[in-house]
Amino acid sequence: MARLVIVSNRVPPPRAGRGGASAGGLAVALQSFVAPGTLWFGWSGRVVDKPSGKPRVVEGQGVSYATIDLGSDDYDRFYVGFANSSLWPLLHFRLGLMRYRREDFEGYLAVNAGFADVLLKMLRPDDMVWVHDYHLIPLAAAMRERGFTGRIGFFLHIPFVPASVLEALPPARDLLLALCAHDVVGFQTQTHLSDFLDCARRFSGFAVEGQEVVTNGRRVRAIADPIGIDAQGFARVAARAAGTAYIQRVRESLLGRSLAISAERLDYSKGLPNRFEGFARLLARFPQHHRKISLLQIAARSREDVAEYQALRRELDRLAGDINGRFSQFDWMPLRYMTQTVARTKLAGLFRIAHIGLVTPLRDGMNLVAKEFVAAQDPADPGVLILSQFAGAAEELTHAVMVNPYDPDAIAEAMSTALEMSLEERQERHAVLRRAVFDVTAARYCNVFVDALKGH
Ligand code: GDG
Repeated sequence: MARLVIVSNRVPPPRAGRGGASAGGLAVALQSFVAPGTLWFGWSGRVVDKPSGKPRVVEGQGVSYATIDLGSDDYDRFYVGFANSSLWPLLHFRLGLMRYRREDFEGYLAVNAGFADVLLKMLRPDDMVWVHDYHLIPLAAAMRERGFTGRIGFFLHIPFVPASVLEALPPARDLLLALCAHDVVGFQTQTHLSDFLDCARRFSGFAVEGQEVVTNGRRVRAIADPIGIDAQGFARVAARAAGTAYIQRVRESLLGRSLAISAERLDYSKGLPNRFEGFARLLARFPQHHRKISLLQIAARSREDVAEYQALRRELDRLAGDINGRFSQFDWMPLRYMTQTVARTKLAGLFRIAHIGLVTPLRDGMNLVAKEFVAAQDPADPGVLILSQFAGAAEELTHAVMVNPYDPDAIAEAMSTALEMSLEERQERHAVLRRAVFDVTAARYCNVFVDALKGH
């Protein structure tokens, strides 16, 4: 049987992502799937003076985790530069935040070429390689140049954009070509898939035949394969966590008030300032909810070397202080804001006891928090999911209370609606959401992708 090789920018340490404090969606979804015999390759997360180029291999439950270090120039150009200052904003529709430098793109290509060199030494000819996410778009092309003819698939965890947005990136066509070095390319939603096919139609040198793109004599199949969670596992953890001393303390601290919860990496794609403003408007426009609600915002610090993330953090500190200054009473603080990560089991327990899950990204490939919140609920007395129409998850979670996250008044109104929603309506909405989350699981996501790759 062909061996599965997973490549992603960051490789989780063995066994992390289940009970641990990993705040990345990809690791969480894949960890429950990888079987013994799998090789998982990527960056160690370390930046060193002179990278050896030799992978460090750690075994865990039959899986080999192989990682390499990056040099500091590579880190600046590949990771901070092209991946997180050009591609991330571009693919989240934030052209105003996109910063492009040719040397960054060159660094991005060079790191991918270096990855290809190291990986090829570990590969067997019949291995099936599954590459993840925007950091590694040119990896397959580099592997092909070096003679690898085996199957390579790619999955993009973040959105894909229409041609009119993509074309702002100077090497847009190179990226499209690089995507076509794969056998299968996967997207989170039908919208991202059709934007990709439209881009291939609009740029020169590509032919689109159904869901396949043909270029340079190669044919790549594009699929939509929404990522999911281990819904049963998460529901179990959440139910158990609700009985722990930690959750008991949280409950006591609420003094009978409803809890609204948001949790994500501190990232400008997640729409935190808009959400804070929405919450401020709830408090300003609907005084009947004063003293009846607490919003707990967990915003795990992320990419702290990128200037926009530092600026966002300062902005949120200010907004949080402003909201609590304006509305707090001596025995009620409406907003609880923390930038540390919380252990996954605790997070599950917090979701379980929350009355509102507030998930309002400005753009998101999928958003697993929305799915986790649904899975964590008690079906007899479920909380209400408020969801951005621009999260990939909105394609599946149609029975959430949907909002346009650019409109703080809409967020305020949705929160007020959720606080007043009858038990019957909450149960009806939840039953439909729950079915969606339990049907499209992490395991299904992996199987669909691997089957497509096998069938190519
Ligand atoms: C990318 C795409 C796509 C969050 N805070 C804490 C914590 N988390 C966990 C969540 C969830 C994961 O991290 C985040 O996943 P998301 O999907 O919400 O977001 P991204 O990290 O931006 O992931 C996204 C995903 O890839 C998968 O394809 O859905 O659209 O942007 O599991 O629960 N976990 C812990 N403490 C925290 O404070 N332990």
